[in-house]
Amino acid sequence: MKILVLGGDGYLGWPTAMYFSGRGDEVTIVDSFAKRGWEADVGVMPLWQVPTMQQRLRTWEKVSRKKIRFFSGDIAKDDRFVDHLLGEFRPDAIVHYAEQPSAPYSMLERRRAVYTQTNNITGTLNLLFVMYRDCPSTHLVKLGTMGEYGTPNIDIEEGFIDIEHKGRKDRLPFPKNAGSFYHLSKVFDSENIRKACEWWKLRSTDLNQGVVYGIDTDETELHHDLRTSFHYDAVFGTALNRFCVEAVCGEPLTVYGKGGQKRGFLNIRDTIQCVAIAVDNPPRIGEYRVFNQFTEVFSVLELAKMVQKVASVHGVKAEIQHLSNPRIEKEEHYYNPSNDSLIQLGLEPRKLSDELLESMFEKIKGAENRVDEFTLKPTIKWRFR
Ligand code: USQ
Repeated sequence: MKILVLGGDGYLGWPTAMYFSGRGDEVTIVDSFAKRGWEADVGVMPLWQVPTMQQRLRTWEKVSRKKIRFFSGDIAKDDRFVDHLLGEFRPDAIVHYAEQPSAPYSMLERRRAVYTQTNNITGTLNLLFVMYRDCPSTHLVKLGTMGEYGTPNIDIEEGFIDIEHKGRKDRLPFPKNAGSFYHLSKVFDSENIRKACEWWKLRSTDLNQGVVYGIDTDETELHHDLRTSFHYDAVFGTALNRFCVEAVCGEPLTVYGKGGQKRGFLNIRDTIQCVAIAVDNPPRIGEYRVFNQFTEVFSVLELAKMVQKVASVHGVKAEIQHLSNPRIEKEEHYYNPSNDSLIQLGLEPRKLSDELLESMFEKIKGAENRVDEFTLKPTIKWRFR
């Protein structure tokens, strides 16, 4: 297959590109390196230095004997770049990660909120228009988020819900209740994609992904220059990755508020598995479908306790600190999302285990001296006055 990975320099994009290339697909990466700029903007760095794209591609070619093509460009700002790209390449599938992924970044202040929504929504819109013109049968695999739904007091379905209202029935988009300007950008994306599929007979899978954790995939482990961008800071780091780094550094585990916030989680290796399942099982022409992409549900406090237990085996006494919650979110709530679609298509979930946490600890230990403890503290508040 010809696969275009948008955002192929990122935490998930780079391992995704290597995975498809490794199995023999023809892969092209596009990235604007915006993420490296956002990191500099807020003064954070990944735990391990990320090699340049050129270094990554050279190493990949040496290790796998496979070639990945790369184009530097911004799909949100440069519509002519998108024109050329799709006009020339006409991929079978586009895996689209090229968005600002951090909820805290989007809540920092007006400029970052406007940027997040402009960047995310415009990039996807550009793509939809050019797909319609040049490659309408291409399958758009779009990274959405479980955060689009929020935490309703009913079971969460996959994108749509059958409802009965005043004696009449319909199947409608599942109600959205996003928790940040970032999550809202994904809500708008979803609607734009859904309507483009309806109006223009495009086809797309919207992967509403939960919180990803983990350091490595089979491909990143092949060489240290193939590692991916692992964040532990309070802006780009996700909860479990942060807790592991905090524990290794002897810092308290930063549970926001009561810690009863439940979310769907998945291992980075399962992200790759889910994206591959979506690519290999495309929807019909004109179909917009949503897969909820997570493997397990935990509360934040449950995760912190698991990390604390494994830390104690390593002789580290990790203290759980209930910080005043910088976000506005429910800290105790019902949460029962479905992930049936991916399971039915063959997803084999890797469960979070003590062994897995131990292996994360071991890897992080080697880089302990690179941790900037200051960036662990959550300084961005949802209500800033
Ligand atoms: N949390 C803590 N302590 C921390 C960090 C987070 O208690 O040190 C809590 C948050 O308050 C939240 C939960 O953990 O309740 C998840 O936070 P997170 O920072 O791990 O994840 P989130 O901001 O929701 O965003 C991440 C990714 C985003 C993706 C989303 C999936 O950054 O790109 O869309 O996970 S989901 O959460 O399902 O919407």
